[in-house]
Amino acid sequence: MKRLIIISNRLPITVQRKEGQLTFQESVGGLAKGLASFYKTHDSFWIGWPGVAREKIKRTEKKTVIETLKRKKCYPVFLSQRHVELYYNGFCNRTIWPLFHYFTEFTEYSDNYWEAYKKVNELFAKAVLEIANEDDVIWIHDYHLMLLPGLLRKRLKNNPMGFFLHIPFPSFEVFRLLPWRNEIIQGLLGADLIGFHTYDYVRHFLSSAHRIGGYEHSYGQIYVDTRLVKVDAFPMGIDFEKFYNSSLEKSVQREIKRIRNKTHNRKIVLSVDRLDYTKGIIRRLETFDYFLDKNPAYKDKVTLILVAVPTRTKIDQYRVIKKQLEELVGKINGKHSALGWVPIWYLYRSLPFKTLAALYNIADVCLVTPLRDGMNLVAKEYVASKRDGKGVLILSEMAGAAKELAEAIIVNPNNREEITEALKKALNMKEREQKKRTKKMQERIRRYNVSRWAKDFIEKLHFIKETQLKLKENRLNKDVEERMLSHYKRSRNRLLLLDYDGTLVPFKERPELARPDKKILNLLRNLTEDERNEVIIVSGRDKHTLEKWFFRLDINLIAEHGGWIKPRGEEWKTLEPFKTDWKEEIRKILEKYVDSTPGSFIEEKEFSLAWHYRKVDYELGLVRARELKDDIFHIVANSDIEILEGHKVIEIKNAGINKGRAVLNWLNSNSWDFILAIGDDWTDEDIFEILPEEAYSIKVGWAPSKAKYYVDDYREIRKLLFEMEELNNETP
Ligand code: ADQ
Repeated sequence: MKRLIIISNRLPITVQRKEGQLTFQESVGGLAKGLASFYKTHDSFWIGWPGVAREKIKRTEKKTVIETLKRKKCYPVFLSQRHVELYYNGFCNRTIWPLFHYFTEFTEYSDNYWEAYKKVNELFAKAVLEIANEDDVIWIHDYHLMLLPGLLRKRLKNNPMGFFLHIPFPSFEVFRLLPWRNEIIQGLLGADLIGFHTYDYVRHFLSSAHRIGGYEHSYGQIYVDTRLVKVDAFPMGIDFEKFYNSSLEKSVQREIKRIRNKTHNRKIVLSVDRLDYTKGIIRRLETFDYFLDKNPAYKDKVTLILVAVPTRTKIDQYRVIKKQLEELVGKINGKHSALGWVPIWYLYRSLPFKTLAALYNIADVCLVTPLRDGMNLVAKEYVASKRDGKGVLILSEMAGAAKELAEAIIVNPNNREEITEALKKALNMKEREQKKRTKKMQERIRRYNVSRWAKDFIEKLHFIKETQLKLKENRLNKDVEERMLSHYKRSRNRLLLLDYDGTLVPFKERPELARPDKKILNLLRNLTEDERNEVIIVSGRDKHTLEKWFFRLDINLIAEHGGWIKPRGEEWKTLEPFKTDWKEEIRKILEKYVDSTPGSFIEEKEFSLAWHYRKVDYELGLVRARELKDDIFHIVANSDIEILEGHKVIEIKNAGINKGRAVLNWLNSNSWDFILAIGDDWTDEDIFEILPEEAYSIKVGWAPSKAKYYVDDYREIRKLLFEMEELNNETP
């Protein structure tokens, strides 16, 4: 296996200065903990900031730091105090973090922060380039390094490069607020694979990439120039066995006993988070207060253990929330405490694993109610720790984890009544029910654990890389082109099958603007005038339009995807009489869609009806097209009517009509010694499919195709045809 280079803002090892001495400790936080077990067991290297400002390390110590980290397979990026302030506390945690969690009121837009962010991403790029080899696999993590893929791509052209975002990707309406949105999108698109926790975030990203950068996607695949980029969801998992087996450890058992001695037989509700405003801790406490007000019977029967890990303490909002929290805990405890019972135990610290695991083990209920959370690993860790299956998870629908943990009691974190009810339900849930739910969730978390998650991501990355290479191999290159042209030159009987829109002219939003220009008309004329050539325009357009555009040329025309055929010098004809009595019913449906989809329109042809949505808002168009297909599908089922999906068009036509069938006669009518077919959408696949082995077929644009070669766009086709035209002039 190739070497894996993981890059994240923080290394899994944090360097600190304590009482004058440098110490090396494992880092806290979802990413560091989650990936640590994976990277230790692989041939990998981790690049990141060791957590201490450059100024705090003496020159003489720097070497020791590097050496010590190297033994732990880490490579440090040293950041100055100023960078930490402007990049980390600034752009990362005062701009991106609040914005991506929908806290727009906390978001600060500062050019200084942005400049520092760019600079630090460059420092990371420099560090990667110092150690990366040509075939290393590169995996970049999180919102601190969103420019890094773009920066690295300029230098590492071929390395497989993945990016994973651990926080939500917000909807376009929120993302667009960022003044540097375009740079962020471009930066991310340097990666070959971009991963998110949930499909919602994938959708949001694709929508922003389209609206901001104009990138269209097909099933999560985007073409960035000539490079294929995949965007997909990979819900991050945890080290399941570690939590599942925790209750078997002696140290954990001792902790359980110690805590039990203090909580007696009371029910335990657990709350564990970094002390972050996104986690909804204040609202959670207010709700607990409300719960006790409304349900006094639970007083003295329930204890809330509230664990908050100190985090980002240099940032105002975090200081404020800490103060608010402490005041609130004091207020609630003052209000409800009784002799021998305090409703809330508040711990403001990072806990060793044995204590955290003990708390997960004994908690009857885990209350996880973030206002927004990319995934939330605490929820998964709690469920995993329940070896006996007893315990209830209450989980916010705003956490990515809610998509996988459907057996939890899912709540809206802003809904006090709902959470109060959920608490009651959880505290009274029958053991059998608890076990049933927990086991279901455990099955899922066990299967898709953190190693599977990482493996899955890396495998997908390799797959994309392979697909890119395959595509490259099929690209029409100089050699093939020369071979094709020399074959053309030698041949005496040539058949040229040319699609029109997107192949000879660019695909236009307004179809009427795609009429042939002088250059293309001259080109076609010269090609058709050579008596060795038989040229056919094979289009989906109606016959009147083709007639109007090409009537001066001695050319063969196929209209309506094969519904109408006009051999040169002859009149239009059909291959067989096709029925059209289905059109009325279908037209009515299409009209409904035109009414509810601004920008869409119907094109009526003799044997087909087409609903175009090229002018429609991108996402609405995709949704409506899917709905329309579903609607029509059940009407046309078991009939000889067919739904055809072209480039931004849904066409309904007789099943017997297709471009392949229409050109079949020509194919068989002569012993051609040169055949070339070119097309850009999947209606052209019917031609590619029936061509003899020795024929040349070219797909315009990248997508899976039966064509032998592909080119990027119509300009390359024109160039090729011009070269053929030149050859006509050369030879007598
Ligand atoms: P976080 O916001 O840090 O992660 P989370 O996913 O819950 O949130 O991870 C927290 C981690 O810290 C857990 O592994 C937990 O065990 C640990 N932890 C919490 N409290 C602790 C304590 N008191 N002592 C010791 N350890 C403690 C970010 C995103 C999340 C996303 C993760 C991973 O914000 O949405 O799930 O990355 O992608």
